[in-house]
Amino acid sequence: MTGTREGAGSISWSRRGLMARVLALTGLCAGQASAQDVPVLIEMRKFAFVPAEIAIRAGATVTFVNLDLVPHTASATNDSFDTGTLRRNERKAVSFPAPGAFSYVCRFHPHMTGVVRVT
Ligand SMILES: [Cu+2]
Repeated sequence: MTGTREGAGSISWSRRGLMARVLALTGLCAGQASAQDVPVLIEMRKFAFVPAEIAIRAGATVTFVNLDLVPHTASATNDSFDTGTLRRNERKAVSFPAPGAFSYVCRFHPHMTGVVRVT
């Protein structure tokens, strides 16, 4: 009988431990979400987007900066965003309020492609 009670007690404690871990994970996720508020940078460099693929949280902002001598754009293939023409050292911030996968290209150099994955 005593052994049964100890067993029940141990299940209860492990459940509490699980809840504590769930709460800790929730807190961790919230911390990551606020870290995403820091603008993410995508460089246009040597006729490529660097990094070409990124994953961010909904509501985060991505800043495109052109480090090449020639103009570039970052233009969504679904027309959801477009930086317009960026000349050397110009930058443009784009916010992504909704989840989805947003593919984009440079209008001047269609081989320049990238994707922003928003969760
Ligand atoms: Cu370009």
